[in-house]
Amino acid sequence: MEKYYCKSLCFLILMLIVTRMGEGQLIENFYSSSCPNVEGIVRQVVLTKINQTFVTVPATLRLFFHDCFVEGCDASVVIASPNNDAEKDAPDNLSLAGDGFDTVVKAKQAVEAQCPGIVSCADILAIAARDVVFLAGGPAYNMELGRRDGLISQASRVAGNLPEPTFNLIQLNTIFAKNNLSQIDMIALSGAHTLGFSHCTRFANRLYSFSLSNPVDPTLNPTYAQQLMQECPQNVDPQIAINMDPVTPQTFDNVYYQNLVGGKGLFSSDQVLFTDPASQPTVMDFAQNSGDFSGAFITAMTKLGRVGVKIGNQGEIRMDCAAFNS
Ligand code: HEM
Ligand SMILES: *[C@@H]1O[C@H](CO)[C@@H](O)[C@H](O)[C@H]1NC(C)=O
Ligand SMILES: *[C@@H]1O[C@H](CO)[C@@H](O)[C@H](O)[C@H]1NC(C)=O
Ligand SMILES: CC(=O)N[C@H]1CO[C@H](CO)[C@@H](O)[C@@H]1O
Repeated sequence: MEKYYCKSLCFLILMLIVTRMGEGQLIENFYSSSCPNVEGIVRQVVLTKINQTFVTVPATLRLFFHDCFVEGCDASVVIASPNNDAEKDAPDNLSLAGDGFDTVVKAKQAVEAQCPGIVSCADILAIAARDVVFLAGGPAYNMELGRRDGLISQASRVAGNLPEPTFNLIQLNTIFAKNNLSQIDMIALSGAHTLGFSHCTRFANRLYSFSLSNPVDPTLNPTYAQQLMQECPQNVDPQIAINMDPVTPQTFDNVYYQNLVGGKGLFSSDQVLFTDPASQPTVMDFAQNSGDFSGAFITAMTKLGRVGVKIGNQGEIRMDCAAFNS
């Protein structure tokens, strides 16, 4: 009787361990014995880089998002192709600022000098994305690690995997759900637009050609619409970019949600989070309680960091983040 009890109990425990191993793919402290100082090394490179240019902050955060949504978080977006047909060359990605790539390449070089061949570029990008948020005033949190670098990077595989600024709530939810992210995760991650720049071309339709009866999007705050028209006149140089958060553009805070409540969301995909009754309560909550936003953002970034990851002996540990090993 006792023996039988142990048999089934022990089996249960064993099954539990096996399932946990299958699921808990990434772990914090993955490099605690193989490269214990990796996070310190990356932090130093990020600090130096931000000191040179603030664009490092939004560029790195957005790069992580785009990496994860195409082929998973595997640094596929960092690959440079001589034929201009790698992931970074896709139309959706051409607007990725160079300072994000530069941060990953420099951090990798610094890490390689101390722990050659150990740390993936995918993990370095994940750590750097976590660090830029904190260094801009956002929450600190532990990043799960253990990602391997991908072996595929093709421009042709990007289309349809990234959200468009014209998306409505259902379209946003659908593309985030494909990546195991909930509506709350999607709203929290959109808070990244508290930082960084957008080219005028990405929202000009809301100012000049929204619809026949309403050339200006009626969900735009009229004063904000005036301001945007001044910054982005019709047919402005397509290289002109403006702050996405008109109030605190260099601080990672919940002002993004307060802006949405005031009709100051830059993209339709931002403003719809407030105008659609299905997402409005979450926006109100994040606008009023910065702690709720921080908690939801940490949860969502952790889940984003698990999307499509390669682990164990899948993929490779790239030597140069911009090139496959062979
Ligand atoms: C919800 C759907 C999203 C849409 C439709 C969207 C779209 C865009 C667009 C069109 C831009 C402007 C690009 C340019 O003109 O240069 C942009 C910038 C940016 N996005 Fe998003 N995005 C979304 C979600 C996210 C997420 C989840 C993150 C990160 C967690 C993110 C981080 C950023 C950052 C930081 C920038 C500024 C980049 C810079 O200044 O270099 N976005 N986004
Ligand atoms: C930041 O830059 C200034 C001058 O450009 C330099 O004096 C300072 O040492 C730098 N700090 C860091 C942490 O790199
Ligand atoms: C979503 O989660 C399921 C179940 O854990 C997993 O099999 C799938 O690979 C995940 N999808 C992505 C894109 O990570
Ligand atoms: C989706 C997107 O950002 N497309 C733009 C990418 O960059 C090229 C060249 O700068 C533009 O023509 C696309 O509109």
